[in-house]
Amino acid sequence: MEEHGKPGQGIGARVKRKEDSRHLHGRGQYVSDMVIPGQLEVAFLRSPIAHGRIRAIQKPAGSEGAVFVRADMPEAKSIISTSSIPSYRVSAQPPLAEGKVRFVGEAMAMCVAKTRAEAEDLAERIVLDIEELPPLVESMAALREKNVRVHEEWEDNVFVTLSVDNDFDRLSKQATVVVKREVELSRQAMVPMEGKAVVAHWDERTDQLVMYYSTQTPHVVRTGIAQFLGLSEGQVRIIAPDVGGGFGYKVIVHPEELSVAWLAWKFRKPFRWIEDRREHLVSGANARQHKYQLTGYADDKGRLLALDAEITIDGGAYSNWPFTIGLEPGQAIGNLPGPYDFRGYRCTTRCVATNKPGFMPYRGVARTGVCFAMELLMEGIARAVDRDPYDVRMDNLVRPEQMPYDNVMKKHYDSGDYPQALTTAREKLGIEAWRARQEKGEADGRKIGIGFASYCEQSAHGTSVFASWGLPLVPGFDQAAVKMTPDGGLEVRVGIHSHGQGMETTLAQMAHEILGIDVSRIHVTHGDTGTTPYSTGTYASRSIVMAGGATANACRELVPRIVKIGAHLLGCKESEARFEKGVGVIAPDGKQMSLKSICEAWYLRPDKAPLDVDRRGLECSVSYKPERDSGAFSYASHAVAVAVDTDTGQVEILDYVIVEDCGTVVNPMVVEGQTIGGIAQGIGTAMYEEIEYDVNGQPNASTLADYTLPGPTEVPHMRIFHMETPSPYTEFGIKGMGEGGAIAPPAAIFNAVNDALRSTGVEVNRTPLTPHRLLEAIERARSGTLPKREAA
Ligand code: MCN
Ligand code: SMO
Repeated sequence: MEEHGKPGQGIGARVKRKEDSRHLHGRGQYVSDMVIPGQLEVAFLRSPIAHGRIRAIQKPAGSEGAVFVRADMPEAKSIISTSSIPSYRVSAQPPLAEGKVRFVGEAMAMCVAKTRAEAEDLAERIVLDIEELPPLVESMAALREKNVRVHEEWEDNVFVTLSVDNDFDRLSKQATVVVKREVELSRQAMVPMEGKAVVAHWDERTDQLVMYYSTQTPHVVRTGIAQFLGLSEGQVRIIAPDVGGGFGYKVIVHPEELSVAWLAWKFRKPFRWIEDRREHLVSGANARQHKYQLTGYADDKGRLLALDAEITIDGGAYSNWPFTIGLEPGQAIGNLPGPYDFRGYRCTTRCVATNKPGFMPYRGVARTGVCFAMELLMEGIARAVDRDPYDVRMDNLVRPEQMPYDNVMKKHYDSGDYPQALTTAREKLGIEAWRARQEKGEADGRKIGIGFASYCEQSAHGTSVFASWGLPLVPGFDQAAVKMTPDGGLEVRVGIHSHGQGMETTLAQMAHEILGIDVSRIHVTHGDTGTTPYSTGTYASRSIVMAGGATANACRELVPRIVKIGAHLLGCKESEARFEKGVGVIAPDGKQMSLKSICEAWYLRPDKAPLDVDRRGLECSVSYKPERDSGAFSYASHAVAVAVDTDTGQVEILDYVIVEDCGTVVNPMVVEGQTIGGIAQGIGTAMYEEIEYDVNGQPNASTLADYTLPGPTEVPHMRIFHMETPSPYTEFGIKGMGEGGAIAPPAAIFNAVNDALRSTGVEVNRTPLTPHRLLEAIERARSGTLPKREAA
């Protein structure tokens, strides 16, 4: 890898992550490390069936005060997430099942005991009487079904329908080439290292419900818990300590968390619940499951003129709060056009209710699906016009001279050179050598394939975008509080949460950029509603743009205050003194006053230098939003070479190249780490991870033995190259990128495999590409009885 980075500790420097020392030495502090004297353990009894009417839940004899069902907790409201999308249907999710169960794993009863084992024993002694109802397992079937409904009060099983028609008829008629593709992504769990986790207790001293809570969004969760329990927000404090990965799973209020909050509020005792792996896989299989039917209308060079799409999203049983189930279809319809320039677009996206856990945002949100669909279509168009897919992509990508570019969905692409990223990826992969090797053939008989995928990623979007998705709680701005310490150090407090993104380092770099204080003396705290300014939290690759922008501006706000005190101490006029990063304040005669002396005088020795104490001390809290809130668009091209064994169905990734542009880079090492982690997850989506359901709606994977995750031997060495096109709208031109890596791998890998199999006529189109699935597709093509393209 060519090392990318600037010297020093500011923006662009490869500063080593401050947080790594505690993590690498096993000194991280997660929710399960929090121990409150007398805390009781909680276990949930979960529904063994996918769909049924609850007739009775019989508590074990002698379990009074230790087993709770929905009827025991009238004070807790059901989780209701409203939306301003007109077609949106509201689903009330009770903290514990009420009336019906709607998926295998839905919490039905809550048991408490001194140990988890005892609580689980109690759960096992509960007798359930459930009248089974026909389960709705498959989204297309659920879409057609009117008599059996996940939510009886609806007239069908459709959560949300979104449609758009932009000049489709006129432009599609001009096409000479029509290409159809069907693609599908399977249901996945997110599998963060740490699952959901809460320790809740009532702090008598502050008269607050205090929750240690594994969340990405402490302030939002506080609003939710307060609302659902009918408390004032001041009565709730959420502390997100170290969080072992979130990936979207932890941006919402989950029913179990609300149930445990209710226990602590009701009994004024500490309670703890830590989700185990089985609970996570069974009740948390909630991402990625999309189906696409695409028709591309192109000219005979493969220039796309119009796109027709039907997208069906398997939404599971419940909408979530606050992001709602409207987020996924909204992002799908909005982002499908991707980095391409075309003007005719007709799309209908339906999100369908089924008897599975409710859909949740997962790293990349709908963009992994839309990139997969669009990039497989691009490849199809190239085949139809018999051109190199690279050339067809180059002709269709938005060009740099078109920037800023408003696409067919009115998304405003702020800056970038998409074709350059693709060209560089192709070059760095070394296309000629791979083509030659492909031509020559492998000694072991495996087939070589080369695949590409390009995408752009809306990051750090604000009010107007979230409002358009109908959310009940609309994110907008962010804040940072900064405080000089008496010894000349700096404290930064932010309401976002860093759970692997390295923000304790990168926010310190932002502050260093303005004030020049050594990053080792900048202390970043986050994730505690009791000590940090309000923020809607960390998601949507927004934190470095939003909280970083706020941090930079808060530090700027300190500069004139530092100068004022410094000038006073130096005995010169404020207007004549100047601030110098890393030095302090300098008088016209060259005399200097260090930051440390200035802080010392202000805080500890005001007697020495009588200062004019007005509202401007050495601490402040500043809000920030980018000049335009339509988002900063990062983008990348991925290029992959694979070897496919058509006898065993094994795919080996031989080389993986990424050319990415996230605007001005704060820390290239962190960006590379984020990219690698995201790609590992994308490889999981592409090749390994799936929770399959049987006809009864039973998940066929419930342990990590049957839910296969890519490990170090499956994740290849990656070669990452950076481009830096600043955003015109954000502080320093930074764009977000935390999700990006997870977007393109399925598209790039499938295109590579299909390239390898081209001579056989096989085209695969459904994630994950397990050996079994690949062999089946090859077999079907060989037997010639079925269409060569694998049916969706
Ligand atoms: N960064 C940078 N320069 C840029 C852009 C980003 O140096 N131009 C750095 C930032 O300073 C930050 C990191 O990259 O340290 C990610 O920043 P950003 O893109 O703002 O994303 P967020 O911090 O908002 O993180 C959220 C994003 C999302 S939405 C998911 S999902 C995800 C992801 O981050 N979940 C993660 N990355 C994750 N990484 C880990 N380890 N764990 C998760 O749960
Ligand atoms: S799925 Mo990321 O938390 O936006």
